[in-house]
Amino acid sequence: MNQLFRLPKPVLLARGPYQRCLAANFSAEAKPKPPTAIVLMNMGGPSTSKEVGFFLGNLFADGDLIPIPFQSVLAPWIARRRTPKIEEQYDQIGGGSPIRYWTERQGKLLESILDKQCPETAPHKSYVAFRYAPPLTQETLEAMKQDGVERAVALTMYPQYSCSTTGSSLNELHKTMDRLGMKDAFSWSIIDRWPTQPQLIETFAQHIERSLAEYSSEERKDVVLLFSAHSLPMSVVNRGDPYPQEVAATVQAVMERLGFSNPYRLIWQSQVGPSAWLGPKTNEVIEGYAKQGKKNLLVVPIAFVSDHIETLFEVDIEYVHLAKENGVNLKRVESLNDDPVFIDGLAKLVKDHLSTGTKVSTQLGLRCPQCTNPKCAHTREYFGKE
Ligand code: GF9
Ligand code: FES
Repeated sequence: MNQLFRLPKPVLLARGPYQRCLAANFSAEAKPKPPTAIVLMNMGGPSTSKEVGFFLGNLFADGDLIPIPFQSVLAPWIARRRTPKIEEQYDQIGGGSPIRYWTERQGKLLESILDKQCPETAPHKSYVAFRYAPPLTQETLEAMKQDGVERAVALTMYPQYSCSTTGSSLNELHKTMDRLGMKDAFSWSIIDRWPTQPQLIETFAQHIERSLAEYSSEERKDVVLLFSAHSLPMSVVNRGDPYPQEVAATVQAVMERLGFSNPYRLIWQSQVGPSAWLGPKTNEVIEGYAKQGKKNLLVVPIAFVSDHIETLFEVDIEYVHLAKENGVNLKRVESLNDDPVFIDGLAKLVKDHLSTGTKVSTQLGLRCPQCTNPKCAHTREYFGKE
Protein backbone atom coordinates (compact mmCIF):
# COMPACT_ATOMS: atom_id res chain seq x y z
CA MET A 1 0.00 0.00 0.00
CA ASN A 2 1.19 3.48 -0.70
CA GLN A 3 1.94 5.76 2.16
CA LEU A 4 -0.23 8.63 1.34
CA PHE A 5 -1.10 11.43 3.58
CA ARG A 6 1.03 13.54 5.82
CA LEU A 7 0.92 12.10 9.29
CA PRO A 8 -1.24 14.17 11.61
CA LYS A 9 0.63 17.07 13.10
CA PRO A 10 1.49 16.56 16.76
CA VAL A 11 -1.22 18.00 18.93
CA LEU A 12 -0.09 19.65 22.13
CA LEU A 13 -3.21 19.36 24.15
CA ALA A 14 -5.67 16.55 24.53
CA ARG A 15 -8.14 16.00 21.72
CA GLY A 16 -11.80 16.75 21.43
CA PRO A 17 -13.79 19.94 21.34
CA TYR A 18 -13.88 20.43 25.13
CA GLN A 19 -10.11 20.20 25.44
CA ARG A 20 -9.56 22.45 22.46
CA CYS A 21 -11.83 24.98 24.03
CA LEU A 22 -9.56 25.00 27.09
CA ALA A 23 -6.52 25.28 24.85
CA ALA A 24 -7.98 28.39 23.28
CA ASN A 25 -8.37 29.90 26.71
CA PHE A 26 -4.86 29.15 27.90
CA SER A 27 -2.69 29.45 24.84
CA ALA A 28 -3.04 31.89 21.98
CA GLU A 29 -0.75 29.75 19.77
CA ALA A 30 -2.55 26.40 20.02
CA LYS A 31 -4.39 26.11 16.71
CA PRO A 32 -7.45 23.89 16.47
CA LYS A 33 -6.80 20.64 14.65
CA PRO A 34 -7.99 20.88 11.02
CA PRO A 35 -10.94 18.61 10.30
CA THR A 36 -10.56 15.39 8.34
CA ALA A 37 -12.93 15.85 5.41
CA ILE A 38 -15.19 13.00 4.34
CA VAL A 39 -16.53 13.91 0.91
CA LEU A 40 -19.68 11.97 -0.01
CA MET A 41 -19.96 11.74 -3.79
CA ASN A 42 -23.10 10.95 -5.75
CA MET A 43 -24.94 12.12 -8.83
CA GLY A 44 -27.41 14.34 -6.94
CA GLY A 45 -30.86 15.27 -8.09
CA PRO A 46 -33.06 18.34 -8.46
CA SER A 47 -34.18 19.38 -4.95
CA THR A 48 -37.23 21.04 -6.49
CA SER A 49 -38.81 20.42 -9.88
CA LYS A 50 -37.67 23.94 -10.88
CA GLU A 51 -34.08 22.65 -10.80
CA VAL A 52 -34.71 19.83 -13.30
CA GLY A 53 -33.44 21.92 -16.24
CA PHE A 54 -30.16 22.73 -14.48
CA PHE A 55 -29.73 19.09 -13.41
CA LEU A 56 -30.34 17.70 -16.91
CA GLY A 57 -28.09 20.38 -18.44
CA ASN A 58 -25.22 19.14 -16.28
CA LEU A 59 -26.08 15.49 -16.95
CA PHE A 60 -26.03 15.85 -20.72
CA ALA A 61 -22.85 17.94 -20.53
CA ASP A 62 -21.03 15.04 -18.84
CA GLY A 63 -18.74 13.62 -21.50
CA ASP A 64 -17.84 10.70 -19.22
CA LEU A 65 -21.49 9.63 -19.16
CA ILE A 66 -22.73 10.61 -22.59
CA PRO A 67 -20.01 11.33 -25.13
CA ILE A 68 -21.79 13.30 -27.87
CA PRO A 69 -20.25 15.48 -30.56
CA PHE A 70 -20.60 19.27 -30.03
CA GLN A 71 -21.56 18.50 -26.44
CA SER A 72 -21.50 22.06 -25.11
CA VAL A 73 -23.98 23.15 -27.82
CA LEU A 74 -26.16 20.05 -27.88
CA ALA A 75 -26.38 19.38 -24.12
CA PRO A 76 -28.56 22.41 -23.25
CA TRP A 77 -30.79 21.64 -26.26
CA ILE A 78 -31.35 17.97 -25.31
CA ALA A 79 -31.83 18.94 -21.66
CA ARG A 80 -34.46 21.55 -22.53
CA ARG A 81 -36.36 19.05 -24.68
CA ARG A 82 -36.50 16.49 -21.85
CA THR A 83 -37.15 18.84 -18.95
CA PRO A 84 -41.00 19.04 -18.95
CA LYS A 85 -41.49 15.27 -18.76
CA ILE A 86 -38.95 14.85 -15.95
CA GLU A 87 -40.39 17.85 -14.05
CA GLU A 88 -43.72 16.06 -14.05
CA GLN A 89 -42.12 12.93 -12.59
CA TYR A 90 -40.56 14.93 -9.75
CA ASP A 91 -43.91 16.61 -9.13
CA GLN A 92 -45.39 13.15 -8.66
CA ILE A 93 -42.88 12.23 -5.95
CA GLY A 94 -43.48 15.34 -3.86
CA GLY A 95 -41.84 18.06 -5.95
CA GLY A 96 -38.15 17.12 -5.81
CA SER A 97 -35.43 14.60 -5.13
CA PRO A 98 -34.69 13.71 -1.48
CA ILE A 99 -31.08 12.74 -2.32
CA ARG A 100 -29.55 15.89 -0.83
CA TYR A 101 -31.50 15.45 2.41
CA TRP A 102 -30.43 11.81 2.76
CA THR A 103 -26.79 12.35 1.76
CA GLU A 104 -26.36 15.28 4.16
CA ARG A 105 -27.99 13.27 6.93
CA GLN A 106 -25.78 10.24 6.21
CA GLY A 107 -22.75 12.55 6.37
CA LYS A 108 -23.76 14.13 9.69
CA LEU A 109 -24.44 10.76 11.33
CA LEU A 110 -21.15 9.43 9.97
CA GLU A 111 -19.27 12.43 11.39
CA SER A 112 -20.48 11.87 14.92
CA ILE A 113 -19.69 8.13 14.93
CA LEU A 114 -16.20 8.78 13.55
CA ASP A 115 -15.48 11.47 16.15
CA LYS A 116 -16.24 8.89 18.86
CA GLN A 117 -14.46 5.95 17.25
CA CYS A 118 -11.42 7.61 15.63
CA PRO A 119 -10.02 10.27 17.98
CA GLU A 120 -6.71 10.29 16.04
CA THR A 121 -8.32 11.79 12.96
CA ALA A 122 -11.02 13.85 14.74
CA PRO A 123 -12.69 16.18 14.21
CA HIS A 124 -14.31 14.79 11.07
CA LYS A 125 -16.36 16.98 8.78
CA SER A 126 -18.65 15.63 6.11
CA TYR A 127 -19.14 17.32 2.76
CA VAL A 128 -21.35 16.46 -0.17
CA ALA A 129 -20.11 16.68 -3.77
CA PHE A 130 -22.80 16.02 -6.37
CA ARG A 131 -22.06 15.56 -10.05
CA TYR A 132 -25.17 17.22 -11.53
CA ALA A 133 -26.86 19.26 -8.76
CA PRO A 134 -25.80 21.53 -5.90
CA PRO A 135 -23.61 21.24 -3.95
CA LEU A 136 -21.36 20.75 -6.99
CA THR A 137 -17.68 19.84 -6.68
CA GLN A 138 -16.43 23.44 -6.95
CA GLU A 139 -18.64 24.69 -4.13
CA THR A 140 -17.53 21.79 -1.93
CA LEU A 141 -13.81 22.28 -2.59
CA GLU A 142 -14.12 25.98 -1.77
CA ALA A 143 -15.90 25.19 1.50
CA MET A 144 -13.17 22.70 2.43
CA LYS A 145 -10.48 25.31 1.78
CA GLN A 146 -12.40 27.81 3.89
CA ASP A 147 -12.59 25.29 6.75
CA GLY A 148 -8.82 24.72 6.71
CA VAL A 149 -9.07 21.09 5.58
CA GLU A 150 -5.74 19.38 4.84
CA ARG A 151 -6.63 15.69 4.77
CA ALA A 152 -9.61 14.51 2.70
CA VAL A 153 -11.29 11.20 1.97
CA ALA A 154 -13.40 10.92 -1.18
CA LEU A 155 -16.17 8.47 -0.32
CA THR A 156 -18.36 7.29 -3.17
CA MET A 157 -21.98 6.72 -2.22
CA TYR A 158 -22.31 4.24 -5.07
CA PRO A 159 -21.42 0.86 -3.50
CA GLN A 160 -20.48 -0.59 -6.90
CA TYR A 161 -17.97 1.10 -9.21
CA SER A 162 -18.91 2.28 -12.68
CA CYS A 163 -16.94 4.67 -14.86
CA SER A 164 -20.28 6.40 -15.57
CA THR A 165 -20.90 7.08 -11.86
CA THR A 166 -17.96 7.06 -9.42
CA GLY A 167 -15.50 7.35 -12.33
CA SER A 168 -17.22 10.50 -13.56
CA SER A 169 -17.27 11.99 -10.04
CA LEU A 170 -13.54 11.34 -9.58
CA ASN A 171 -12.69 12.78 -13.00
CA GLU A 172 -14.74 15.85 -12.10
CA LEU A 173 -13.00 16.16 -8.71
CA HIS A 174 -9.57 16.08 -10.32
CA LYS A 175 -10.54 18.40 -13.17
CA THR A 176 -12.10 20.98 -10.83
CA MET A 177 -9.05 21.03 -8.54
CA ASP A 178 -6.87 21.52 -11.59
CA ARG A 179 -9.03 24.41 -12.81
CA LEU A 180 -9.12 26.09 -9.37
CA GLY A 181 -5.39 25.60 -8.73
CA MET A 182 -6.18 23.37 -5.74
CA LYS A 183 -4.15 20.29 -6.70
CA ASP A 184 -1.81 20.82 -3.76
CA ALA A 185 -4.46 21.98 -1.29
CA PHE A 186 -5.50 18.61 0.15
CA SER A 187 -3.99 15.23 0.81
CA TRP A 188 -6.51 12.79 -0.72
CA SER A 189 -7.37 9.17 -0.40
CA ILE A 190 -10.33 7.41 -2.02
CA ILE A 191 -12.94 4.87 -1.03
CA ASP A 192 -13.96 4.01 -4.57
CA ARG A 193 -16.14 0.90 -4.04
CA TRP A 194 -17.60 -1.22 -1.24
CA PRO A 195 -19.95 -3.72 -2.93
CA THR A 196 -19.73 -6.35 -0.19
CA GLN A 197 -19.21 -4.21 2.93
CA PRO A 198 -20.66 -6.53 5.63
CA GLN A 199 -23.14 -4.05 7.11
CA LEU A 200 -24.28 -2.99 3.63
CA ILE A 201 -25.15 -6.64 3.04
CA GLU A 202 -26.70 -6.97 6.51
CA THR A 203 -28.93 -3.91 6.01
CA PHE A 204 -30.17 -5.13 2.63
CA ALA A 205 -30.86 -8.55 4.16
CA GLN A 206 -32.77 -7.06 7.10
CA HIS A 207 -34.86 -4.85 4.83
CA ILE A 208 -35.73 -7.87 2.67
CA GLU A 209 -36.64 -9.91 5.77
CA ARG A 210 -38.81 -7.07 7.03
CA SER A 211 -40.71 -6.97 3.73
CA LEU A 212 -41.00 -10.77 3.53
CA ALA A 213 -42.59 -10.74 6.99
CA GLU A 214 -45.55 -8.84 5.48
CA TYR A 215 -46.62 -11.88 3.41
CA SER A 216 -48.60 -14.82 4.73
CA SER A 217 -46.50 -17.84 5.63
CA GLU A 218 -47.77 -19.84 2.60
CA GLU A 219 -46.96 -17.00 0.20
CA ARG A 220 -43.60 -16.05 1.67
CA LYS A 221 -41.30 -18.72 0.25
CA ASP A 222 -42.60 -18.15 -3.29
CA VAL A 223 -42.00 -14.39 -3.31
CA VAL A 224 -39.57 -13.67 -6.16
CA LEU A 225 -36.80 -11.24 -5.17
CA LEU A 226 -35.98 -8.87 -8.02
CA PHE A 227 -32.66 -7.15 -7.39
CA SER A 228 -32.99 -4.16 -9.68
CA ALA A 229 -30.01 -1.95 -10.56
CA HIS A 230 -29.68 1.00 -12.92
CA SER A 231 -28.73 -0.40 -16.33
CA LEU A 232 -25.68 0.49 -18.41
CA PRO A 233 -25.44 1.01 -22.18
CA MET A 234 -23.89 -2.11 -23.75
CA SER A 235 -21.13 0.13 -25.12
CA VAL A 236 -20.10 0.79 -21.49
CA VAL A 237 -20.40 -2.90 -20.53
CA ASN A 238 -18.32 -3.94 -23.54
CA ARG A 239 -15.69 -1.32 -22.77
CA GLY A 240 -15.05 -3.42 -19.66
CA ASP A 241 -16.91 -1.49 -16.95
CA PRO A 242 -16.67 -3.25 -13.55
CA TYR A 243 -20.23 -2.39 -12.45
CA PRO A 244 -22.20 -5.47 -13.58
CA GLN A 245 -19.78 -7.79 -11.79
CA GLU A 246 -19.76 -5.69 -8.62
CA VAL A 247 -23.55 -5.44 -8.50
CA ALA A 248 -23.69 -9.23 -8.90
CA ALA A 249 -21.24 -9.55 -5.98
CA THR A 250 -23.60 -7.54 -3.76
CA VAL A 251 -26.55 -9.70 -4.78
CA GLN A 252 -24.61 -12.92 -4.15
CA ALA A 253 -23.56 -11.76 -0.68
CA VAL A 254 -27.12 -10.75 0.26
CA MET A 255 -28.51 -14.10 -0.91
CA GLU A 256 -25.83 -16.00 1.01
CA ARG A 257 -26.76 -14.01 4.11
CA LEU A 258 -30.43 -14.96 3.53
CA GLY A 259 -29.52 -18.63 3.11
CA PHE A 260 -31.02 -18.50 -0.41
CA SER A 261 -34.47 -18.44 1.18
CA ASN A 262 -36.21 -17.23 -1.98
CA PRO A 263 -35.87 -17.44 -5.76
CA TYR A 264 -34.25 -14.32 -7.21
CA ARG A 265 -32.88 -12.53 -10.29
CA LEU A 266 -30.55 -9.61 -10.89
CA ILE A 267 -32.32 -7.31 -13.36
CA TRP A 268 -31.68 -3.84 -14.80
CA GLN A 269 -33.84 -0.73 -15.00
CA SER A 270 -34.02 2.83 -16.36
CA GLN A 271 -32.89 2.22 -19.95
CA VAL A 272 -33.56 5.23 -22.21
CA GLY A 273 -33.19 5.98 -25.91
CA PRO A 274 -32.69 3.68 -28.87
CA SER A 275 -29.26 2.13 -28.10
CA ALA A 276 -28.65 -1.31 -26.61
CA TRP A 277 -28.65 -1.54 -22.80
CA LEU A 278 -27.87 -4.31 -20.34
CA GLY A 279 -30.89 -6.46 -19.51
CA PRO A 280 -33.12 -8.16 -18.59
CA LYS A 281 -35.20 -5.00 -18.30
CA THR A 282 -37.17 -4.68 -15.09
CA ASN A 283 -40.45 -3.90 -16.90
CA GLU A 284 -40.11 -6.94 -19.16
CA VAL A 285 -39.24 -9.12 -16.17
CA ILE A 286 -42.47 -8.05 -14.46
CA GLU A 287 -44.47 -8.95 -17.57
CA GLY A 288 -42.62 -12.24 -18.03
CA TYR A 289 -43.13 -13.44 -14.48
CA ALA A 290 -46.76 -12.33 -14.55
CA LYS A 291 -47.23 -14.57 -17.62
CA GLN A 292 -45.53 -17.44 -15.76
CA GLY A 293 -48.14 -17.07 -13.05
CA LYS A 294 -45.96 -15.62 -10.29
CA LYS A 295 -48.10 -14.01 -7.61
CA ASN A 296 -45.64 -11.86 -5.62
CA LEU A 297 -42.61 -9.86 -6.77
CA LEU A 298 -40.42 -7.95 -4.29
CA VAL A 299 -38.13 -5.33 -5.84
CA VAL A 300 -34.81 -4.66 -4.10
CA PRO A 301 -33.03 -1.52 -5.39
CA ILE A 302 -29.45 -2.76 -5.03
CA ALA A 303 -27.30 0.03 -6.54
CA PHE A 304 -28.57 3.11 -4.68
CA VAL A 305 -28.40 3.67 -0.95
CA SER A 306 -31.19 6.21 -0.61
CA ASP A 307 -34.56 7.07 -2.10
CA HIS A 308 -34.43 8.72 -5.49
CA ILE A 309 -36.52 9.05 -8.64
CA GLU A 310 -35.75 5.48 -9.80
CA THR A 311 -37.35 4.03 -6.66
CA LEU A 312 -40.00 6.62 -5.82
CA PHE A 313 -41.28 7.12 -9.37
CA GLU A 314 -40.10 4.27 -11.56
CA VAL A 315 -40.64 1.42 -9.10
CA ASP A 316 -43.33 2.74 -6.74
CA ILE A 317 -45.51 4.34 -9.41
CA GLU A 318 -44.67 2.92 -12.86
CA TYR A 319 -43.75 -0.67 -12.03
CA VAL A 320 -46.45 -1.06 -9.37
CA HIS A 321 -48.96 0.08 -12.00
CA LEU A 322 -47.51 -2.26 -14.64
CA ALA A 323 -47.64 -5.19 -12.22
CA LYS A 324 -51.27 -4.45 -11.36
CA GLU A 325 -52.19 -4.39 -15.06
CA ASN A 326 -50.57 -7.80 -15.42
CA GLY A 327 -52.30 -9.25 -12.36
CA VAL A 328 -49.23 -9.63 -10.16
CA ASN A 329 -48.54 -8.04 -6.78
CA LEU A 330 -45.34 -5.94 -6.63
CA LYS A 331 -43.74 -4.40 -3.55
CA ARG A 332 -40.40 -2.71 -2.87
CA VAL A 333 -38.09 -2.99 0.13
CA GLU A 334 -37.21 0.22 2.00
CA SER A 335 -34.09 2.11 0.90
CA LEU A 336 -31.13 2.14 3.30
CA ASN A 337 -31.38 5.92 3.94
CA ASP A 338 -30.40 6.51 7.62
CA ASP A 339 -30.72 2.93 8.89
CA PRO A 340 -28.33 2.76 11.88
CA VAL A 341 -26.84 -0.59 10.79
CA PHE A 342 -26.00 0.92 7.41
CA ILE A 343 -24.58 4.16 8.87
CA ASP A 344 -22.48 2.15 11.29
CA GLY A 345 -21.18 0.19 8.29
CA LEU A 346 -20.20 3.44 6.57
CA ALA A 347 -18.32 4.48 9.70
CA LYS A 348 -16.54 1.11 9.81
CA LEU A 349 -15.64 1.48 6.14
CA VAL A 350 -14.07 4.92 6.69
CA LYS A 351 -12.41 3.87 9.96
CA ASP A 352 -10.74 0.85 8.32
CA HIS A 353 -9.69 3.02 5.40
CA LEU A 354 -8.11 5.65 7.67
CA SER A 355 -6.35 3.12 9.85
CA THR A 356 -4.79 1.11 6.99
CA GLY A 357 -3.47 4.19 5.21
CA THR A 358 -4.86 3.01 1.88
CA LYS A 359 -4.72 5.65 -0.84
CA VAL A 360 -6.91 4.03 -3.49
CA SER A 361 -8.09 0.46 -4.07
CA THR A 362 -5.90 -1.80 -6.18
CA GLN A 363 -8.80 -2.12 -8.58
CA LEU A 364 -9.03 1.65 -9.28
CA GLY A 365 -5.60 1.51 -10.91
CA LEU A 366 -6.82 -0.77 -13.68
CA ARG A 367 -8.65 1.14 -16.40
CA CYS A 368 -11.25 -0.45 -18.64
CA PRO A 369 -9.54 -2.50 -21.36
CA GLN A 370 -11.22 -0.36 -24.05
CA CYS A 371 -10.97 3.01 -22.23
CA THR A 372 -10.08 5.89 -24.54
CA ASN A 373 -10.92 8.71 -22.11
CA PRO A 374 -7.73 10.65 -21.27
CA LYS A 375 -9.40 12.00 -18.10
CA CYS A 376 -9.39 8.48 -16.64
CA ALA A 377 -5.57 8.44 -16.96
CA HIS A 378 -5.10 11.95 -15.50
CA THR A 379 -7.33 11.18 -12.52
CA ARG A 380 -5.39 8.01 -11.64
CA GLU A 381 -2.06 9.72 -12.06
CA TYR A 382 -3.14 12.45 -9.65
CA PHE A 383 -4.73 10.23 -6.99
CA GLY A 384 -1.80 7.88 -6.93
CA LYS A 385 -2.05 5.14 -9.51
CA GLU A 386 -0.47 4.92 -13.00
C1 GF9 B 1 -26.00 4.78 -13.83
C2 GF9 B 1 -26.06 3.88 -11.26
C3 GF9 B 1 -25.41 3.13 -12.22
C4 GF9 B 1 -27.94 8.36 -21.67
C5 GF9 B 1 -28.80 9.26 -20.84
C6 GF9 B 1 -29.97 9.75 -21.57
C7 GF9 B 1 -24.88 6.46 -20.60
C8 GF9 B 1 -26.51 6.53 -18.89
C9 GF9 B 1 -25.58 5.39 -17.40
C10 GF9 B 1 -25.31 4.68 -16.14
C11 GF9 B 1 -26.63 5.51 -12.86
C12 GF9 B 1 -26.65 5.07 -11.58
C13 GF9 B 1 -25.39 3.57 -13.50
C14 GF9 B 1 -27.00 7.60 -20.87
C15 GF9 B 1 -25.75 7.23 -21.47
N1 GF9 B 1 -25.32 6.12 -19.34
N2 GF9 B 1 -26.68 6.08 -17.65
N3 GF9 B 1 -24.74 5.40 -18.39
N4 GF9 B 1 -26.00 5.27 -15.10
N5 GF9 B 1 -27.31 7.27 -19.64
O1 GF9 B 1 -23.81 6.10 -21.00
CL1 GF9 B 1 -26.12 3.33 -9.65
FE1 FES C 1 -13.36 2.93 -17.54
FE2 FES C 1 -11.93 5.04 -18.55
S1 FES C 1 -13.91 4.35 -19.08
S2 FES C 1 -11.37 3.64 -17.00
